[in-house]
Amino acid sequence: MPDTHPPQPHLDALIIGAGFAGMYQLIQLRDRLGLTTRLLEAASGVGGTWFWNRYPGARCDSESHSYCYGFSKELLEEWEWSERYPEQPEILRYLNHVADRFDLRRSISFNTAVTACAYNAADNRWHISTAGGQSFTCTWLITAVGCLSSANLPAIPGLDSFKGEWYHTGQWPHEGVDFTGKTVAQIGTGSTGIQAAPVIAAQAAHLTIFQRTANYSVPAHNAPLTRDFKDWVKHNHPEIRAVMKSTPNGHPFRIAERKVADVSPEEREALYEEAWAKGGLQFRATFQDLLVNKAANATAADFLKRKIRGIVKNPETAAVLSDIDHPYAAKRPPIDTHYFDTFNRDNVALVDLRKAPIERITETGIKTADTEYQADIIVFATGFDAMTGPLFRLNLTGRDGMRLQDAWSAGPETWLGLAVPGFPNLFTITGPGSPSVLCNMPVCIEQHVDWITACIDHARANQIATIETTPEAAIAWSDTVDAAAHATLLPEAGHSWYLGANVPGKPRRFMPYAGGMAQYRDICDTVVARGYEGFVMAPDPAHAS
Ligand code: NA7
Repeated sequence: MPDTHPPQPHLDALIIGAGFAGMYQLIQLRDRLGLTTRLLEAASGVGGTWFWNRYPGARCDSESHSYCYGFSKELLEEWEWSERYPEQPEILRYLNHVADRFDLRRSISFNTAVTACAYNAADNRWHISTAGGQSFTCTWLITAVGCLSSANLPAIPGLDSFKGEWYHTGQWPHEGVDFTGKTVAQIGTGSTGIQAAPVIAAQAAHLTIFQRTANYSVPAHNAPLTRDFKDWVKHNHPEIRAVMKSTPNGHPFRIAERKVADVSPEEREALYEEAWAKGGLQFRATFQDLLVNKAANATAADFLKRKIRGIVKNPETAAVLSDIDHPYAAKRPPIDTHYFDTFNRDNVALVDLRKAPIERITETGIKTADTEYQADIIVFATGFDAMTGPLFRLNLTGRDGMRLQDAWSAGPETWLGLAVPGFPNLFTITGPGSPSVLCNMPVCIEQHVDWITACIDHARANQIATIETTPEAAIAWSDTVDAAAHATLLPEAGHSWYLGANVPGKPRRFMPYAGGMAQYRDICDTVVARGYEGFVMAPDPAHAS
């Protein structure tokens, strides 16, 4: 039999994932450092999250003028977004434009799912295997697999017996789903479910929404961008970028300096009304203590619950929707387009799973503890095995055959979210312990990629063969991540995916770094200034004196 997969030449660097992170990493390593670099991507195109999440209403919650790369002045100036919040097809167009503009496709292998990555100390190389039977070796391995790319399909008994169609929002068919005339069941009311429900309801004959945990949501007030705004963006990139760099979440707006207690109840109400009218994630920025002071947060929570009760006409439905058990923004706060109004439609019903949980899926629908609901289509808007899930799928093994799953059996341990002890020359863009999901993603990604690129450049300039973080550094960083989370109200939402609580059996550990992007950037810079503190760098024996 001829060998259909001849061995590939050894690579300086191999990147996994062609989303925002992998594409920029490719530009930096291939074009800036001149490394032999290949990018492996499971999908048939670029886009990462935006390749897979094609569900109805899929849209980014970051404002479009900030949800893009900042590294290229020309790219910033030539691209024009059409709406305040970019819709999935437009983001995908943007990322395809980037791939073409920087001639990235020639270095990307599409339809190439990585099945294993093993570090071999004998040759100090990573050995990569793919589902198609290819193998690669590289010196530097960079994962750019995203934080929310491993779909969480709950193990509800009976799904196999369901005679209708079912879809997970994160693996949506490219040809779309026609809901016309269909009875639809949607499980999940996180950011995704809240975006999808109004769009599905407008098309389907009937939509039943199964809610386990009630959620806050603030209107996005999405709209086409005016010519004036587009021109303002075009001429003010440096100023906009400076704001994004200075704020904890990397968004293009500052957090107010006032605290809730600084203003009278009447002023507070007026400020919340103003923020509600403005819409979007900026609501969180109305006061600086909303995420750290329970009493302050309660005023926002109370305002938002009153809004729900004001919008939703059926008092029973309104009561279930506004019975929210966690502080505002302790879980990722959704923003929406007519989500709560959707419950005023005749063809929409809400099921409270707290009262009667789902027991099983039947041939014709969903059976809860007290009722059976018919459905032609079930939509699982049930989220992701966040942050660790995408890394575990790569079957990474480090020194002495240590599996990442075993190294992290009690929860992820990283240095800065970028490196893992026992896994030399591996960098994890937006890994657990990074600010990532608490930040406007491209801002965080660009910082990580720049940092990794500089680190690899440093290694090459100094004949360093192996860069590896230490268990002590990782333990210390876990403590820092933990302390940063506990300085906020974020851990109060005990069921959030930030804690891994949405996946049965997953260890509970607050995964993202909540100290803010600006502070994180300073920490990373200090690590470099101190000679890559927390890393052990071993010389290349060929150059050792
Ligand atoms: P999320 O935010 O994890 O939301 C998932 C939703 O699905 C949430 O309402 C869950 O309820 C619900 N869910 C999950 N499993 C079940 C089961 N077994 N039964 C009933 N309901 C269930 O995911 P999204 O996709 O909405 O958003 C992910 C991120 O993408 C978002 O935060 C943004 O950063 C972008 P629960 O709250 O766990 O009770």
